[in-house]
Amino acid sequence: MDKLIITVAVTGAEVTREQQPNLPITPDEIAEDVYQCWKAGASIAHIHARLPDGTPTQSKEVYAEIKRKIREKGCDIIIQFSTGGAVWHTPEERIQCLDAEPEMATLSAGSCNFGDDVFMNSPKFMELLAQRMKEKGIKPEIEIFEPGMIENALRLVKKGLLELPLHFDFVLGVPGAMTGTIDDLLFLVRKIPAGCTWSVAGIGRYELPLAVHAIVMGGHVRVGFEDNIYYRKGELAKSNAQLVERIVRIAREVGREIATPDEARAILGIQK
Ligand code: KMH
Ligand code: ZN
Repeated sequence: MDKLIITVAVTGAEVTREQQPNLPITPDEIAEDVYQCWKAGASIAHIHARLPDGTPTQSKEVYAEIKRKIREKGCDIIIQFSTGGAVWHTPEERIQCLDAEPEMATLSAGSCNFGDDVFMNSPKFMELLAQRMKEKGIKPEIEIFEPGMIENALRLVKKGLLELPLHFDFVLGVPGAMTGTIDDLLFLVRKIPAGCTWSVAGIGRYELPLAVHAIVMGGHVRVGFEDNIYYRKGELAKSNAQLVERIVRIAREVGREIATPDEARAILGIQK
């Protein structure tokens, strides 16, 4: 079994300071939070940018600043930017973050309901994202919110816009999309082509049980305030690093070693 890649999704686009007082918002806060998570064992940072008042932004300048501040700390974590942004961002805004040259970026492989909103990813936009990432040598992480999205991604492979093996992230438990039961996870894992890698991001109460299963199944794990703000029911997490530390402890207890960023690069086929 490969070593475990832990992704930390530190901020997201939806969570507020009112909900989670320790949410990192500014580039300085995000960089410091990522640094702490890296020291705790995270090897990928999934990043959304925010304006100082907390509003989500896809500004390439803000993304570039976050990247620079992370690297200034001597932190070699894999930097993954979100092309998902917030549901109200336009496709033109969303794609901009690729100009800040992350090593990885997300590519959501279809549209779905998202709480009271709709998360729109038209076939044209998915093709544009895949094409741009291919040109720039950015490794896509294929975000799967519903089973049909796997087929959408494989269609992009047939068109030559994505290359196997893909790295999938199953985002499970979004209200309006697929639930996050263990059956759901098993079903999705069986559907992806052999040789592909996968991680799971369980939303809210789904985060921990899905992570535990991924650890023993040979998958990878995403945790962080974007997906879940609690340590346990009724108790807010103190930090993103606290959520990473728990995954590290559980993985080590069951004999799964933790991948460093360079080991994660090798597993995912990313050239530094
Ligand atoms: N904020 C969601 C609407 C991604 O990062 O690529 C989309 C999202 C997915 O978070
Ligand atoms: Zn995200």
